[in-house]
Amino acid sequence: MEKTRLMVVGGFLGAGKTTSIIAIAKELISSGKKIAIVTNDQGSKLIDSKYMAQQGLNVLEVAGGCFCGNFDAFTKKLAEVEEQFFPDIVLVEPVGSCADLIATVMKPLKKGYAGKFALSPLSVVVDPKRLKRVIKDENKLFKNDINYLFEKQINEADVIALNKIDTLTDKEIGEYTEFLKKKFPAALVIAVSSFEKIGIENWIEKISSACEFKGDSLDIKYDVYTTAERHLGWLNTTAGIDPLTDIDANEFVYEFAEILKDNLKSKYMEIAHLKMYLVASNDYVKLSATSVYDESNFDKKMAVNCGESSLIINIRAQSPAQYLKEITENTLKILSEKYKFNLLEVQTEAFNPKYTVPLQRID
Ligand SMILES: Nc1nc2c(ncn2[C@@H]2O[C@H](COP(=O)(O)OP(=O)(O)OP(=O)(O)O)[C@@H](O)[C@H]2O)c(=O)[nH]1
Ligand SMILES: [Mg+2]
Repeated sequence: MEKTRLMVVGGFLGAGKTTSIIAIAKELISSGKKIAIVTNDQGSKLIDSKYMAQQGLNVLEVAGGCFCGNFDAFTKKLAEVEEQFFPDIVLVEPVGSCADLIATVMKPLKKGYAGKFALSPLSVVVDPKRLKRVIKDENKLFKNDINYLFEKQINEADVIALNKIDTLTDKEIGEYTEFLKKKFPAALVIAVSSFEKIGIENWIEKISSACEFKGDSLDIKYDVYTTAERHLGWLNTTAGIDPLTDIDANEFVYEFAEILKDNLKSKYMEIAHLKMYLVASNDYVKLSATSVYDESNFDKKMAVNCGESSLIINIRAQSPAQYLKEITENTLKILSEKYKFNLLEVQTEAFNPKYTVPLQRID
C-alpha cells in the first residue's frame, strides 16, 4: 500500500501557514490528489480550522497544546484523518510558537510510523516584515526570547518559504532571499505569495519529491524557548451578536481590531497575530493583524450588512493574557453600544502557555 505523505508547514504566528496550506491543498486537489489537514493550537475555538472547513477542505484539529506535548493525540488524529478522508497527502499546521519540530515530531513519527507515512521536507513560512523587524534590523519589538524562538524556527527548515512577496519589489525579493540563504545555508529558500498563489507549484515540487526531511535536530535552549512561549498571551473569545438592525460587519471588525491594537501599542506590547472571524447566516468576514504598527488585512469581506451572527477572536500577543481579556471584553461592550447589538454567550479563554514538555525528543 502506498504511504500517506505528510507535509508539515511551520513558521511563526501570522507568517501565512494557513493561507499557504489552503493554496497548496487547492493546487493538489486540482491535480487529483485527496487532501486532509491537521491543525494545532494551544487553545480551542480556532478560527483556522473553521476557515479551512468553510472552503470545503477536510480538516481536523488537535486543540489544547502543541503536537510535541500531545504527540499521542496527534498520532490518534492522523489515524482519524486516514479513516475519515483516505488522503494521499496530509498537510499539517503546527502552532506558530512551536520550534524543535524535527526532534519532537518528525523523528518520533519516522521512528514509530515509517511504514505508514512518508515525511516531506519541513517547510517554514517567513513573513518578510517580521523577518526585518526580528532579525534584519535593530528595531526589535518583541522580547529577545521571542526573537530567539523566531530564529530557531527558521533554523530547522529544509525549505524556507519567503511569503507575501506580493508586498515586495523585485529588488527586495532578491535581498531577502540572499539574506535568508546566507543566514540559513542548509535550507532551500523559495519565494512565494500564498495569498496571490505565486510560486505554489514550485513549492509543491520541492516537498513532494522522494526526498525526506534532512533530519538535523535543533540545538535549542529549552529555558529560553519556553520563556518565549510564556511571554506570548493567548486569547480565544466567542460571542453571539444580535443587532437591532443589520450592521456593517467589515467596519465593525476593523474598528474592533484598531481599538485592540491601540490598547496594546499604548503599553508597548506587540501583536504576533490577531484574527477576527464573524459568520452570519450566509456570509462571513475574516480579518488579521500581525503588528500593532501595520494596517489590518481582510482575508475576506462580507458583501452585505448582516444580522444575527457569531464572532470568534483569536489573539496571540506579547502581553499578559489577563490584559488581552480585559481589553477584548471592554471593546465588545463599547462596540455593542455603538453598533446597537445584544451580546449572547460571551466565552473567553485567556492564558500564557505553560512549560511544554515534549513526550519524546530524538537527537
Ligand atoms: N499580502 C499577503 N498577505 C498574506 C499572504 N499570505 C498570508 N497573508 C496574510 O497574512 C495574515 C496571516 O496569515 P495566516 O495564513 O493566517 O497565518 P498563520 O501563519 O496561519 O498564522 P497563525 O495560525 O496565527 O500562526 C492573513 O491576513 C493573510 O491573509 C501573502 O502571500 N500575501
Ligand atoms: Mg494559521
